[in-house]
Amino acid sequence: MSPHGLSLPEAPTARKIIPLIVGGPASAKSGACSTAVQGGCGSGSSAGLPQHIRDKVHDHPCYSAEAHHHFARMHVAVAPGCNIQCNYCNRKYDCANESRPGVVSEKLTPELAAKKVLAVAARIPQLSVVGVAGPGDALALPEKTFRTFDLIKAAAPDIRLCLSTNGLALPDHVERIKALGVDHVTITINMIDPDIGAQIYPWIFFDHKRWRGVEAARILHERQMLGLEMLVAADVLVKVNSVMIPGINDRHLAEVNEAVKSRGAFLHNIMPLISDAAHGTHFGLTGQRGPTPAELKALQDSCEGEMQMMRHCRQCRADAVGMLGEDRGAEFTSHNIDAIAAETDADSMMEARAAYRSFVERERADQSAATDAAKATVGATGETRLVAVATKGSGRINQHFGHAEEFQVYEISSAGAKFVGHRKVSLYCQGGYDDDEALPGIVEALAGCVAVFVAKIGHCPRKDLTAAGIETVETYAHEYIEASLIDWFAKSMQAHQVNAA
Ligand code: CLF
Ligand code: SF4
Repeated sequence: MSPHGLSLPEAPTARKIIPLIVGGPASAKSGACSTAVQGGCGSGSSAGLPQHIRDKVHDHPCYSAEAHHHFARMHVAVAPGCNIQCNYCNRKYDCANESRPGVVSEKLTPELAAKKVLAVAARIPQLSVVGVAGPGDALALPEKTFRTFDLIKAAAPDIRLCLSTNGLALPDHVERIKALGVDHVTITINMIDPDIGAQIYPWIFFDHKRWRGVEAARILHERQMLGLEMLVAADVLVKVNSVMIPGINDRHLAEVNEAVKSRGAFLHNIMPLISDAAHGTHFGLTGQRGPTPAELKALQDSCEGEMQMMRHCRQCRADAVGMLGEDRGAEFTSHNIDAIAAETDADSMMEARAAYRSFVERERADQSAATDAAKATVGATGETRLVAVATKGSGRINQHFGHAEEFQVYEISSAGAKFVGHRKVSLYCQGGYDDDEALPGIVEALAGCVAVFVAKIGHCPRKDLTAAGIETVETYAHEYIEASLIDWFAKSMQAHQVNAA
């Protein structure tokens, strides 16, 4: 425990990463500038970015893949109205087990939202950012959103403010966004061609009038581009979210990427369409499919160049609370936030967050040194390996196979270990017993991975994974993810060379 009573992850007792030379001296390795190659933030470390940008993304779990191992976000559902209709959205649908944008269990007033932020901050010192991301559009009825930000800023000034919008009303509010100190804005941009837009948006409401078809999409497109340019000019960091809809905009998203990159967007997050008839959305009811993980990765790879690509998005609910990939929203309801907030001393909570951040700084420096040391052991090779990792956070391999509800997927090469996505799975361990029926689905979800790194795994799943050609690796339990994967890769390459000789 830390002096402030926080539960902090334990450092490993002894480093297991052992330098190993494969294929030549370190000076000959191709991974010397891997951080820059991997993308400075959305997909890797923030090294190489200008200092003022690094400061903005350093503890934002969405804008920095590295930060998402350590910091939590919460959304406050204060924006129920929307000014457009997307064919993938049905905000009437509300299921606590559902995880997708536009869905909430409880809508909040700005006053309740500010109390909830204090309550969450009291229980989750990892909290670094509060966002308004619906359940409608944050700027369709902007006063609620801005009043909420005002109250949070006064109550917890060290917490970042974040906003997500479809962009239609954005140009009217850039000045206010800037004045409030909202440093991060997400615009969902699915097209730059109105003919394609007409297949995604049946209507918009703009300038006191409902617009339909291509004309509606044209207005939306123009407002999105204008809003993006205005935010960039105001020095606000912009992330663009795009929903990948096979057969509609999948080929077009490369053009969207070019368009937003040329206008100064910082990060592009291409997300898969979530489509299920049970959700009652147009796309769900008409059988529109979402992309496969391989299709998504191929598109993300093709767009990765000078622009950062986000690959760790979890498509959060509009009232999500906690680390990305977990949702602790059910712990904080309008019935108990008053009580939690009342017993909270805002100043000591701010101190607790500061103590947690100092701890994370030390961890990140140690992790970075371990990664560099491991990289120095890998020689030049054109080989790559896709592997899966069970983690509870903190950048460590610290979860039992049976407790994982998702696996993080990394691509390892001589350039390093790059986070490329996550695969959701059904829980194998159900408390007192193992759910063997879940195993085939888990094995299927890990398709393409040659190894899975876990803190521990039982005999049965190990046997099934081995039969499917997936190696199970427990050797690096509780070690840092990236350094461990690189070390394992170096050893695999060495074994490969020995076998080939
Ligand atoms: Fe929320 Fe969005 Fe801010 Fe993050 S989410 S408003 S930028 S604090 Fe993050 Fe969630 Fe993906 Fe959004 S994982 S859905 S990208
Ligand atoms: Fe739903 Fe958001 Fe689209 Fe509005 S902008 S229809 S809330 S997904």
